Amino acid sequence: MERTLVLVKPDGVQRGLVGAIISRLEQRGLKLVALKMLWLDEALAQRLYAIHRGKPFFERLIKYVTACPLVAAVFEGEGAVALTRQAMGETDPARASPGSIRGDFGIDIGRNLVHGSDSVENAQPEIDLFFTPQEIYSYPRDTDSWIFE
Ligand code: IDP
Ligand code: MG
Repeated sequence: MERTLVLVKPDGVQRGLVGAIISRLEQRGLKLVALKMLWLDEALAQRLYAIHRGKPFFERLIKYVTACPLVAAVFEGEGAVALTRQAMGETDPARASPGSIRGDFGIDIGRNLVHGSDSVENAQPEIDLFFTPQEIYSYPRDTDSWIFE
């Protein structure tokens, strides 16, 4: 089953939006299989965002995501990666659709509240940065037959 990494970034924690953001994905029908709060250190932040090294916003991005604890989650479900990206909205909240997390809660691209893996290939390595296999739960969910025909 497809899994994706979701981070409620430090602005989401500071603004008291952890519940609202996680809730959007739960309500959609994705299954929560792992959850923790942690304070990213610079090394982990740099690994997560290695692809952006050298870009003009890189140093600010690292400072942003290490500024205070964040909340990390793994969601599971058919198409979990794309569904989560859709629920997040565009990277720049100013351009994100209303109804999306960034479109409803954000304004500035440097404070866009949430991270979600951008592809199925990238999801598992990103999950591995944050969770051990023991921290991710496989469990039957009784509502599944009311979410999937
Ligand atoms: P994504 O989070 O939607 O996948 P990416 O392009 O992968 O977006 O960028 C990673 C993160 O880097 C963004 O979520 C945002 O926090 C930050 N970022 C991207 N572009 C900019 C920018 O132009 N200015 C400031 N921060 C940026
Ligand atoms: Mg990205």
